[in-house]
Amino acid sequence: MPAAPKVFGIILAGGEGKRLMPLTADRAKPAVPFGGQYRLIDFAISNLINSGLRQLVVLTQYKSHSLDRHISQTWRMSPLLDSYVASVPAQQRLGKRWFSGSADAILQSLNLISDEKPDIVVVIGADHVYRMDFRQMLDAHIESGARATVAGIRQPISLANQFGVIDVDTKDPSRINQFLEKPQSPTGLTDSPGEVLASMGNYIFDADALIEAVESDGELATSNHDMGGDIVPYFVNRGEAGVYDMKRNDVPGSTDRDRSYWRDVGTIESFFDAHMDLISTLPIFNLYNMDWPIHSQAVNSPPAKFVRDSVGRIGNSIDSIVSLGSVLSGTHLERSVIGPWALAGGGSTITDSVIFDHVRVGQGARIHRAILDKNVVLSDGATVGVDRDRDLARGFTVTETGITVVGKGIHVDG
Ligand code: ADQ
Repeated sequence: MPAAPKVFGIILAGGEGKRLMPLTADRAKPAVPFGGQYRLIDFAISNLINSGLRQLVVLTQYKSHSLDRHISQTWRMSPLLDSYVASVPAQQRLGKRWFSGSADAILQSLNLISDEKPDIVVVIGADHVYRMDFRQMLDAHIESGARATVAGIRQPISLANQFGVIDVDTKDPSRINQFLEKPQSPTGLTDSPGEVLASMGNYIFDADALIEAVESDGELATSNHDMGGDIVPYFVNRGEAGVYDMKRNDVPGSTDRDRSYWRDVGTIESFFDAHMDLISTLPIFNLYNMDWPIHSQAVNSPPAKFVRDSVGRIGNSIDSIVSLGSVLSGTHLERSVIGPWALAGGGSTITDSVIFDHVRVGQGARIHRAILDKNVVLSDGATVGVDRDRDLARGFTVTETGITVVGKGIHVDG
């Protein structure tokens, strides 16, 4: 490995995100708005950019239009400096088929790697909220001599069936002894039986090793062509897989509270909970760490405004984030995240909720424990999240814990 290896980044952004429906009815999961002014993919790209990577491709497939637009509008970089974040759609480069899995997405995009000739390839997912300094993982990868390194983080054992579970070699803690993708009966960690070491879906490969692995996987008729299910086990079986424990990652400006924060926001419940993590006084995830900024599209709009309504009623806002361009008139707002260009009328109440951009809330309307997608309109006096049966009868999604989700552009009458 050269003293200053050339590193290329691949962001996998082609998954459907079925469990986030209806928020993914019309957009790829990495393009789902998050935290008011961000899209989910901004966390992955910001982490790579802040780690000094400058040649990044985003592999897209499913409903990629708004994702493409967001990447081209937000992440323009200078070709003169050989810096780019390029969105690359599925192109049927290897016959008449779309990507059949995340490893096939890489196999069909090997031309991007051969164009750049990197020494190392970083491959990460696009749907997690976290901060991570990939330079530290790169150093660990090079030091260990592994050909593939998987980032791991402790998660409750009850969630093990959603993740790849890593069993670390007892003799060499930098190596993976066994890797089980989404196991039904996992074994807990020796020092903490209620937890497993979960794969974060972030990998570092020696470039030649990754090429070999996806090419040989492509020839296997029995493979699902999945990074977690097939490629990681390929390296583990050859004794070439290393593990990087996220607890070693120390991001500049992080606090003891948010140092190892990582949320897979794959479900409505976890998406909602991750928003609630942003808004407490001492947030579990601190958006205001400017030593490791999370970048997003610059919204060209006026500041948020809080005013009385037309008959002089006064509102109040606490434990909330309100994005640019929003106007709240005599609104009671509590424990909520409001996206850009939202309008809320006099006497309206918004509590424990996530509101996307361009939502209009009529006078006296009431929203509780709800997620309202872009362009939703509540007429005067309308309610969402107050009466579960009524929400279901109106065709809204209501989760087991009672979070109501109203899809894009729906008009809700009183
Ligand atoms: P999952 O998230 O279930 O588990 P997957 O659905 O393959 O795996 O998604 C991983 C990433 O690849 C996502 O960013 C997704 O958008 C993208 N992706 C999926 N299919 C794709 C395709 N056909 N083309 C391009 N991109 C695609 C994975 C690992 C687990 C690990 C969890 C962590 O398999 O081992 O624990 O991530 O969340």
